Order: sequence, then C-alpha cells, then structure tokens
Amino acid sequence: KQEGQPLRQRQRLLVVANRLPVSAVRRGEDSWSLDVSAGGLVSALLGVKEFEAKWIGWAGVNVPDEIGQKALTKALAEKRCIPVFLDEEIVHQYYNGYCNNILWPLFHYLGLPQEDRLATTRSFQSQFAAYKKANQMFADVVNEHYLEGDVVWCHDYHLMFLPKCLKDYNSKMKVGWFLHTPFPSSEIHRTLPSRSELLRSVLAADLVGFHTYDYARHFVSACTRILGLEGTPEGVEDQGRLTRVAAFPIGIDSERFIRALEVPQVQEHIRELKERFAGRKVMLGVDRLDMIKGIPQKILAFEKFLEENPSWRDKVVLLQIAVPTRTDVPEYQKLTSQVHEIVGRINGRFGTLTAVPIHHLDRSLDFHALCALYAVTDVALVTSLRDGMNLVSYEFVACQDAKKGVLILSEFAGAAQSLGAGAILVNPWNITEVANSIAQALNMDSEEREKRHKHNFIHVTTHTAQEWAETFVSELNDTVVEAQIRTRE
Ligand code: ADQ
Repeated sequence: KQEGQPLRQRQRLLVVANRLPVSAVRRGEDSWSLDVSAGGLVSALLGVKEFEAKWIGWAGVNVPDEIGQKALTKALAEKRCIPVFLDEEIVHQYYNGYCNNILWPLFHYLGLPQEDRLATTRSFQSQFAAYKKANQMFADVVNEHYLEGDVVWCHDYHLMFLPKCLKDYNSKMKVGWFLHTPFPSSEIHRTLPSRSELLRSVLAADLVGFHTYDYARHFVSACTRILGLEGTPEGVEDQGRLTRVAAFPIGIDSERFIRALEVPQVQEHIRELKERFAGRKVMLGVDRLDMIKGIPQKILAFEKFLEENPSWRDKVVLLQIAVPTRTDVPEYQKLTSQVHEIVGRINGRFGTLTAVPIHHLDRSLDFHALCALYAVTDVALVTSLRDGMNLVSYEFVACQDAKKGVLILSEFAGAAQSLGAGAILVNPWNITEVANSIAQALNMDSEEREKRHKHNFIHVTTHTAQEWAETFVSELNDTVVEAQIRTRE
C-alpha cells in the first residue's frame, strides 16, 4: 500500500462504463424498479475482493426531470451504482452516432460511413463534439465521487476521451482504460479524422489494456506512426512519461456455467431439447445481431454444407439465437431483413413437412435456457468477421464437459488466440472453408473431440473473468506507484 494513503478497510475501485449493469424502469414520478444484470463484467468484479467496486455510467433511460433523477440516484446507490444523466440529443449524437456508427465499425475493419462526403464531415464534427461532451459529463461525475486513493477503471470505445478529462482534473488519479473491441491496424485508425486527439486522450491513462497482444501492438504502432512517439516493450513514452500498454485477455465466470448445469430446471431443459432434436446433430450460433458477428456468412456456409452433403440434410439442425441490438440504426434493420430472407430461402429449399434445417430466433435467452442449449450442442459456430474476444465460445466450452462438442471459431475473434488449439479455426469470409469445417466437425471421432475439448476446457476454467479483473486492477495500482516513485526520484 502507498505511503500516506488514509487507512481504509478496502481500496475503492470506480468502474466507469457507458452502461451501468442495471436496467431501470420508471414506476412512478419518484419510483424506479431496477434489474441488475448478471453479465460478465459484474461477476468479474465480484472476484476483485481486495477492492470495493462502485459503478459509474448511464442507466440507459432518459430522465429529464429532477424528481426522477433524484429518485433514480437514490435507488441506484443501493446497488453501488452512480448514474450519469445524458439527454436524448447527446445519446443520439454520442452513442448512436460517434460510438456505434463511427468507432464500432471502424474498429472492426468495416470502415467509416460512406454517405455523401460533406454530410458525413458535418455530422462527424457534431458527433465528435457530442462524444467529447458526453465523456466530460462522465468525468464530472467521477470527479465528484472520487476520493484520494481510489483506482479508476474506464471501459471501452465509448470512453476514449475520459482518461484525459480525468487527468486534467487530477493528475494523481490512478486511471486505467480497457478496450473490449479489437484495436485495428494503425492504417485503419489513421483514417479517423479525430485519430490523434483520441490517441492522446487514451495515453493520459496510466495503464491501457487490450484483449490480445496484436491489438496492443496496433495501438502502439498508431501512437508511433501517427503521433511520432516512442514505443517501448512496456508501452508508449512521451517526454519521459510512460503509459503502460499490455494484453489482458478476458475470461468468463466458468464456475457459474458449470454449476448451472446441475440446476434441476436446466436438466429438465436439457432433457426436452434432447427429445426435441433426437436423431439430429445440433449446431448452435449465439450472437448479438450485429454485422461483426458474420451471421449471414455463417448461414450461407451452412447452406453450402447441406448442398454438398445430402446425406446430412435430415440429420442436422442449426439453431441460431440472435439477440437484436441497436434496433433504431438502419444498418441493423437491414441486417435483420437480410438474415430473415436467407433463412427463409434455405428452409424453403431444404425443409420438409415435419422439419426445417434452421431455427432462427430473434431474441435473447435467459441464462438457464442458454446453458441447456450450450450443453446439448454438438457443434458451435462462432464466425465473427472481427470480435474483440467473443465470450460465447468460452461459455460453450464451459458447458461441454459431458458432451465434448466441437467449436468452429473465426480466426478474427480474439478467442482464436486462446482457444485456437482446441477449435477448428476458419476464415469466416471463405464460405467453402466454413462448409468443409462443418463436415469435419460433424464427422470428428470422439478421441479427437475429447483431446480438443480438454485443451479448451482447461483454458476456460483457469483464465477466468475474476482473474482478468484482478490482474488488470493490481497492475494498474502498481503502475501508478512506480510512476510516483520515479517522479520522487
Ligand atoms: P459482445 O459483442 O456482446 O461483447 P460476446 O463476447 O460474445 O460479444 O458476449 C456476448 C454476451 O451476450 C455473452 O455473455 C452471451 O451469452 C450473451 N448473448 C449473446 N447473444 C445472446 C442471446 N441470443 N441470448 C442470450 N444471451 C446472449 C463485447 C466484444 C467482445 C468481447 C466482450 C467482452 O464485442 O468481443 O468478448 O465485449 O469483452
């Protein structure tokens, strides 16, 4: 522990993310009901036992009136959450606009929006201004709640401007930033009009983390080539100040999935599914309905497999669970219709009066239903065109210790670097290759399946979300201590 730090039971960790891990529904003028999400980050942070975590973020609702804001703030405090209130216009420009229409596709190699140049430039400028304004609003809330000795962990592409805003307030604040998406090649990043400003803001952090070594390397190259700074094995140096840059691959709370398989309700689900698909091999896709997930390409590869392997047509079923996201963005609406159209065509082509080859659901499943599905699956298909990590592949492996099914995994998902030796790796753009790997997976003998599964299962159960969070936070703490010692010298 640092010298001069006030004695407190546990150091506090302020986790700042665009969204709080709760859904808030307004029940009356001053009453709210809250539903806490049990997702990855939440359980990861439960594992960080040395710190007392508090969340700062947007609650996902527009609350224009003071009475509503006060009541929500009070309700959230019980869940250790602190809200940032963003109005509709800011959300539109910052979240739908700059975050999801510019940074998200760019970081996944889908390029910048292609519309009329002038219009894009104009909307780009106003969206970037809103992005900075929103980040400043997050910084104001952090600053208001910050106590000396707290550690601040900023998350994701929504908050790239935040480290700078925080350090402008207080240069002693320990600030870390972690990116959940890929960081693209510097050649892609340099197309972004605000490329330098964003890099400099991120560099204000003490520790910058990515899922893979490649993303970290891309970030360092962007800083050297675009900003002319010096890259070192530890990170990026600017006028004697080092920003540490490193890879921290995320994991899942594997125990939670393994334990769920023992729950009677899940076992009942598993029995039902086995009965429902008796005599057929089950293939599974679970994705948010997003262009980066490669859902149309996956379904086209399945079609090609059916075309070329007639003997499998009545012996295999593909269950594609696609939870709709960003439904007000036109590109996502287009993607939904495109997927529906392909599924309809394939089912019309290969379906019979009693069975169809693809079951496509446009919705999210609850945790127990999802675990049961993972457990009965013979082959999981994760064919993201790009994906920071991809936790679905980890969740599938965690639920497969009895069945030892096969994972087909995109080489463009971060998970390919950790689960690559156990999975069948594919280029999702190559429909023929994916179709062939479906055949390979369905025909794989049990000895090889067991060997591959074992490799992945050991990885998933030893590289957990808790370990990920602990490693990042303790390194962040140490990095700052080092920096302070250096300044004192
Ligand atoms: P996502 O793009 O959301 O996350 P992913 O890592 O696969 O992708 O996580 C999705 C989560 O949502 C999983 O926990 C999964 O179970 C759940 N989910 C997805 N579809 C579902 C459905 N239909 N029903 C129920 N649950 C569903 C971003 C990055 C990833 C990175 C994570 C974590 O894009 O690359 O791995 O953050 O850093």
